[in-house]
Formats: sequence, structure tokens, C-alpha cells
Amino acid sequence: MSQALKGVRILDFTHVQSGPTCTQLLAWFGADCIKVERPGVGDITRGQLVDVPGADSLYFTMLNSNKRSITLDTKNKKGMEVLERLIKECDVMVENFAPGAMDRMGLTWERVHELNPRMIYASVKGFGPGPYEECKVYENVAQCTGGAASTTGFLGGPPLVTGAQIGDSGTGLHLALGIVAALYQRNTSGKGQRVTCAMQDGVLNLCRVKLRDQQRLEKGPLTEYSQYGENIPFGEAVPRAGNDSGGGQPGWILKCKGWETDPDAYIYFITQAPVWNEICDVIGEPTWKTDPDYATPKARLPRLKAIFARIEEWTMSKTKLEAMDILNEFDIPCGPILSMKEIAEDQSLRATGTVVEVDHPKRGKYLTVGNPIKMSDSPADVKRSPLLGEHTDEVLRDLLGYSVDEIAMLKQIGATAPVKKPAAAE
Ligand code: CAO
Repeated sequence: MSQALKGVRILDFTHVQSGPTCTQLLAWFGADCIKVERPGVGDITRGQLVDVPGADSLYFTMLNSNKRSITLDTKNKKGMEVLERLIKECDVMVENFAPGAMDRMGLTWERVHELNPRMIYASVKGFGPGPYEECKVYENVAQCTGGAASTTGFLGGPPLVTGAQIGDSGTGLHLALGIVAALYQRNTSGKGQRVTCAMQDGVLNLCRVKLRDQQRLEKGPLTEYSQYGENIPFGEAVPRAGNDSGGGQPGWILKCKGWETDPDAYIYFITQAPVWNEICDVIGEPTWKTDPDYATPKARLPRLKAIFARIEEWTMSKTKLEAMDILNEFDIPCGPILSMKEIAEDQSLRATGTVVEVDHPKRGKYLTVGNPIKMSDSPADVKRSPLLGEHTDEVLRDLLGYSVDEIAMLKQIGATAPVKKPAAAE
């Protein structure tokens, strides 16, 4: 079977997380992704959070599957010549270096467009144009500046970052969509274009319900927030809402059997209005179906804390999976809190290729996350990440037509390999 992006060649100049997430997705869709790394060093994540000495870290391996790796010193004149030849041969170039780094390399959009007018040149930066555009940015900076941290956490507590990498992987996803759209437009325009995503913008896009609430707050209190039911006044900005659901159906995280010793023995419970009668029956409060204090969503709003406390009495008598089974029978939306251990061992996620085991020559078998986007005509077969420079010779020879001697020369002068220091004098 073919793949959606077969025939698309990506010059992958990305590092750390945001850019590699984007190019890994494109590679899963079948693009030939050539990762360019600094000789002898590579993507800094190869050596970060190392768990198997001498092997690439999981940080790297889990973000760079299905790619080829070549090493190239772009600060070496011959190295830059190779890079320019690569630009001419590729459809898409992706980078997420600090602001200005590509320009300092001489690879402005104008230069890249001149070298290859069909090239789609895609970048992740921390911020868009404005006061912070020159700043370097990591995940949590984006979460803080994109509205996620100020709206996450419990009322009265400090802002909180989330474990979901919405700044890095989230922006990588956004960028991938921009690239695919640009490839589609190129079919008719014949031209490449510049695609940029700022991490702050990506996080805000994912936090849009909170910008919605900011505007609603100007018209009155946010009635679905728990603090409304607790008579705690609202301030000027959207508050932290604990585990309140972000939508119109109130929800909360409730303890389940075993919570005293198991930190993940909890379930997310949603009191969805259409199944209110079923909820009342399940928890043993059938009179709440008709009691005017409980019968309608509006009547329940100021009593949510007490309602969830009563539901929790019921959930605490069941394990989270027992509760899930019972509630699902009645179409009551809920979700057990699954630990990473449970997810890693979940056989249904293995069966769908969402969690995949891969073999690596230096580290052996490891788990990685497969393509979450399933396509009926474009299978995503996850292949291990490349070793540093594993495909340098292959790419130089097969794609750019360098001879064996030329390849050796490039190595010798430090364009594709670290320059060997002369042996110390005796
Ligand atoms: N050969 C030679 N030099 C190379 C090279 C190669 N193959 N690849 C990169 N370089 C050089 C660049 O030319 C640049 O050098 P100069 O600064 O001298 O011009 C440098 O490496 C680029 O490094 P950087 O400044 O991007 O890296 P850093 O570790 O200091 O910063 C990060 C990392 C992520 C903060 C920064 O890249 C950034 O802000 N990126 C944009 C936002 C982003 O993607 N953040 C998410 C990262 S994931 O958490």
C-alpha cells in the first residue's frame, strides 16, 4: 500500500521537541525525512535524560522515528554547499532554531526561495512578531504565555503547567498541518511558501475556550465554574478551575476504591444532562429525578459540590474500571484516570498501533507512541530513529550524486564529520 506523502522530501533541520514532532508526523505519512545534524553532536536530545549509557535517549528516539540522519556542519563552506544542494532537491524545509539563527546561516526565506522556488519553508518560533519575537522558548514558557498556566490549577493555588506538551508537540502538529496545506496549494500555484507557527499562538489556539470565558466573564459570573456554586466572587480574569469541565456539562474527578494507596484510583465523572435520570438511579438517589432542587441543570449548578460529593460516595465503593463499566452501560460519560504504567501495558493501544514497540541496535526494545491519526489508505509503520549520521553517505551518493572520493573529502575537511584533532606531540 502507498502512503499519503510518498514522494515528498523533507529537509529536517529541527531539534529538541516541537520541530521533530512535526517532521515525525510527516514521516509517518510516508515523506522521506532527512534530518540534518551537527557532526559529532547531533540533536541535543540524543544525550539528554539518558537511560541506557551509549545509546540515544528515549527523548530522541521517540521523536525521530521514520527519519534518516545526515551530519553536516553548516558553518563549514563545503558543508553549506551540500546543504544548498539539498535545498534544491527537497520539497519542504523545517526548522525550529532560535530566532535569527537561520538568517545568520545565510538561509533567509529570500535565499531559500531563490535556490528552490517550490520549497515550503516552515518554522517554529516561541513568539510571533512583537515584543518577544527574539526570545528563545521552551515548552513551559509557551504554556505560561499562551494562557494555559493561568487557567490550570486549583482556585487559590499557583498557576500550573500540564504534562501534555501543548507548546512543543502541539505547535509541531499545527506546523504539520500548515505544511500539508502549503503542499496542496503548491499543486495549483506551483510555488512554495513560508509557513510559521509561534508556540504562544499554538497554545492559545488550544486554550480558546478560556478566551471564550474571559469574554463571558465581562457579562457575569461563569455559572458552570465550581466557585460560582461556592459563592466565591470572580475577579477580572478567568480563574483556575481545578477539574471543572471546560464545557457546558459539569464534571469533576472523584475518588474510587483504593484511592488511599493508589494515586490514580480516580475517575472523571460528567453529570451530562440527558442522562441525569440514569445517574440518579445508579447512585441511589431516584428522588433527585423530580426534586426541583436537582431536576434541571440550572437548579443543580449551585449544588454541584454537594452533588459530586454524593456521587463520590458511590464511586468510592467501586474500582475505577468497575465504575467505568457500570456507567458506560447507561451512556454516562466518564473516564478512569489511567497511569502511564497502565497505558504502556494496555493491549488495545498496542493493537491499534497507538503504542508501538520498536527495536533499536544500541538500546534494544523500547516503547514509543505511534501515529495517532489513522488513515485507511496510508498505513503508518513506525521505524526506529536513526543513529547520528547513519545515512550521510547514502544521501550524498544517491540523492546528490557525490562520488566516493568526494564523500571522503567532505569527511576529511570536517563538512560531514567532526574534524579529527592532530595527535598530541610526544
Ligand atoms: N552545523 C553547524 N551549526 C549548526 C547546525 C549544524 N548542522 N545546526 C545548528 N547549528 C547552530 C546554528 O547555526 C546556531 O548557531 P548560532 O547561534 O551561532 O547562529 C545554533 O546552532 C542554533 O542553536 P539554538 O540557538 O537554536 O539552540 P539553543 O540550544 O541555544 O536553543 C531553543 C534551543 C529550543 C531554545 C531555540 O532553538 C529556540 O528558541 N527555538 C525556537 C522555539 C522552539 O522550537 N522551542 C521548542 C524547543 S523544544 O522544547
